[in-house]
Amino acid sequence: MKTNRTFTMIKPDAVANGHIGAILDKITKSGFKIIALKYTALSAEKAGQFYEVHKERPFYKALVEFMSSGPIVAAILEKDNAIEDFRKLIGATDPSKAEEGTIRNLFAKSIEANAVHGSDSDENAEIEGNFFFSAFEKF
Ligand code: YYY
Ligand code: MG
Repeated sequence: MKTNRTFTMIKPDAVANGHIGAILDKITKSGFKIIALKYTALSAEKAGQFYEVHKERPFYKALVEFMSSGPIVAAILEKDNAIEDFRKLIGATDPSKAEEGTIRNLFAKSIEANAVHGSDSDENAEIEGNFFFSAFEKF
């Protein structure tokens, strides 16, 4: 398993607000290489599957609705220490607690509509990347 990769989504709020370019620019300027990239959308069923670990949480239903409310951008990123460095770059889940200059601090409005996803482990990065991309789509 690759330990230098992470998976991200630019969520429906950030896409709708026109932040795709600025977010990708920030990601690549922070030293992440794009391995795979896709403009797509999640059905409610697919969003439910993606966030299955949160199934029992009170916010699950709203999260699934939000994540299937519009197009997203999915990407696999590569960098040394990718998981930790990317979590640092996006900032806290709640944008009001995200450090200044982080992607969520700059582009997110609420804890639900928080602009970006970032994998929390090598294992989940692999699973989440494979959820969106086949072997022929990774470079
Ligand atoms: O990994 P991260 O996205 O920072 O947070 P998680 O705890 O994994 O939650 C996933 C997703 O769920 C979060 O990005 C927004 C949403 N959410 C929510 O709407 N309300 C919460 N109290 C916690 C999380
Ligand atoms: Mg998470």
